[in-house]
Amino acid sequence: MNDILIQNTTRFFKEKFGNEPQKIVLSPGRINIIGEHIDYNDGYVLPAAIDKIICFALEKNHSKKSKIYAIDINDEFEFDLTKEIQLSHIVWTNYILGVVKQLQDNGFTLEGFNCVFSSNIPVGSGLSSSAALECGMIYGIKELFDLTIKKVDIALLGQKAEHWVGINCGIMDQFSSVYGLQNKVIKLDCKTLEFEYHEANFNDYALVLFDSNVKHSLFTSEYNTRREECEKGLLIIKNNFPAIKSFRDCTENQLLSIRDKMDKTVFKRVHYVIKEISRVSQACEALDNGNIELLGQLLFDTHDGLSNEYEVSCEELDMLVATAKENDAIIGSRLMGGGFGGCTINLIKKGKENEVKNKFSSLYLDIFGIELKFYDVKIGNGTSLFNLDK
Ligand code: GAF
Repeated sequence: MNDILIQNTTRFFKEKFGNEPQKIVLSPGRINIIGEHIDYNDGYVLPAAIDKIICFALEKNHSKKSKIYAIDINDEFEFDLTKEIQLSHIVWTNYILGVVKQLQDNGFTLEGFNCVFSSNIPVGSGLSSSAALECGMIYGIKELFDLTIKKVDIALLGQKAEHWVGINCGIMDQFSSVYGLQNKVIKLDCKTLEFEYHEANFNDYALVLFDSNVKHSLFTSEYNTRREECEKGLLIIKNNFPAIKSFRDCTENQLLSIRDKMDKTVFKRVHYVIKEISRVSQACEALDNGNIELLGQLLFDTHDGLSNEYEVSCEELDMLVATAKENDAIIGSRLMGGGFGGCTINLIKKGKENEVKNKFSSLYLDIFGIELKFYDVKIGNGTSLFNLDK
């Protein structure tokens, strides 16, 4: 599937600019097994890169202007590197302008380049196409102009670009896009950015994403509000327990003992965070031990927390998870990513996938009048150069 994407992107580049591209970069989307809304709360997460990617074809153009063409939406734009980079009203262009701005703000003097890109990461499905765009673009510019930028800085610059666009996100998405490794999940400590790879072996179960095909507009504002609510909660915890530096140091009992000092909403958010941080460690251990049934139960628990306490779900996602709980072939399911739409991640008994998909798609269509989409997950590599001589 990616071969065709690479061929098409290269062909479009030649048609558009009349040359062979000098570099081809592939940058993946991500899934997250568990640890949702935990990256900006300094906990642990368990994401992985997937084999759905954005492909970039690039060349230097020996000017001070850059031209970018997005094949999938047949749209293009140009920017002048000698002028101050500013937010545009065309959303997709901001992710690119954002990384250029971050590179410039960090002392890199950029020259003009031409770029064509195309993607098979579904947009708005919670698979982090924006992080793939940011990290792939930084990687492409780095390769084209031979800049020295460490892997971790690609992720951090990508995250800053996303902040500039308007979402005060954590580091999980960009980190997974850069550090992904085939068949491995990444246990990432979002406080220290230390990480370890774990085998993505789900034994008799297949990982399948159900794409609700909805994206509620609340996402950006609610995301940023959740972050503020958690910051308020942490401050109250720290005031009461000076030894506590971050949520990971706080036990559930400590939190319960100061429940009356917090407003109800802040308490619910923080309670979810503390429980989720401990679930990630349990989930990672369960995965290592091949106890996929326990892992599945933890996914259900996470969804309950995200829906009832963190309140980032929606009726479509709740329906998908509630239906999954009643289905014997599914041992775990939860909303994945920021919420308010996008995908659920599901552990389905191998061999039962088609039966499950058929049941869910007709039920979902009956209830919401919307087509449910499915993605069978393959865990792939992080952002990298494609070898043009292949
Ligand atoms: C979005 C954000 F970009 C991530 O940083 C993360 O917080 C995620 O939502 C929720 O876990 O994808």
